[in-house]
Amino acid sequence: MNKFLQEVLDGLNAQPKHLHSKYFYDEIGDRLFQQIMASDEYYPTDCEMEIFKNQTAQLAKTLKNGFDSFDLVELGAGDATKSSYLLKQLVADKVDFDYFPIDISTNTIKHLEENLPKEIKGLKVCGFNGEYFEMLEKTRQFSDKRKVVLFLGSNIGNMPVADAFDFAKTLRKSLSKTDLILVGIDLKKHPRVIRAAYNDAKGYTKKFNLNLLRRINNELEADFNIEDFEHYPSYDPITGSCKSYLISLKKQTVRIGEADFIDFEENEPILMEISQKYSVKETDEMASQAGFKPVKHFFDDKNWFLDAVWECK
Ligand code: AVI
Repeated sequence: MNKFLQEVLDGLNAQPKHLHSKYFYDEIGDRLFQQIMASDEYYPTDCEMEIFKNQTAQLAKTLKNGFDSFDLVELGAGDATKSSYLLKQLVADKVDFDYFPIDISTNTIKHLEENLPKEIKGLKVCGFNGEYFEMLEKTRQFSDKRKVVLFLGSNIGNMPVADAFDFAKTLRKSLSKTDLILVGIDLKKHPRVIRAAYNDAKGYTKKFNLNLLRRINNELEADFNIEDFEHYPSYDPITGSCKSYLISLKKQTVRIGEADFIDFEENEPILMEISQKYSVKETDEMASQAGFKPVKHFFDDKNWFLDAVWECK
């Protein structure tokens, strides 16, 4: 059985029902995510972009940390819009470094390898296509230089808190003493701002969530009636847990493939995504528990987003 089908069935047969947000990103999902990022309400991208635009020299100096050369590894590089500010600065500073973007998408890696060196003269790009930790290990076999790892965009927020702590621990174990990481984390703030970011007026986030049901219909031969599910975003300002659900609007049975049937009660939720928000203190705790030492905090002007630099202890 393919992994997508297996995970969908496991999630929908579980109690409470859930689906994995990593499956949001098919071609339509990618486009909707671009529209979300460009929406008035979704602030994290703009905040992190502001940090990379306005504090580039300071970022470059902190990551260099007195060393002459290193490899800059980016986990989930995407289109590298934010990191390209840093790349330009490092090239202008004549730092001896290569850029190793890691991404699950072959197209993304191909695009970066072809276009970035044209855009940034003198930049050497060597992409790695696959899972983060496997590829990180490959970069270490490929080059024994010190590693500076970027993990931007609050992607860490899409893991439940316990998984994020485990992820940080695994990351620490894959690194050596002089390595550094720069991790982008969305911070706790007024709940109204967070709720709006996951409930934009133009309905891109709603479509983004419902698109996964459409994807399951198309790729797994299911018969979800999209109109029978409603997007419901929630935010708990105490735990910092921002969750998106799809609510079944009636009692119904959905077929997946030829032989699997999922029963829904009226008003039964499917948990679609977690976008965890942290306090600065909580991120420092995550760093320490994982074996890192938080050495520098970069904030945007509103203090809504944090790019934290963690040294290996
Ligand atoms: C990719 N990730 C950090 C986004 C977030 O904010 O959790 C995905 C997203 N989901 C809805 N809007 C944006």
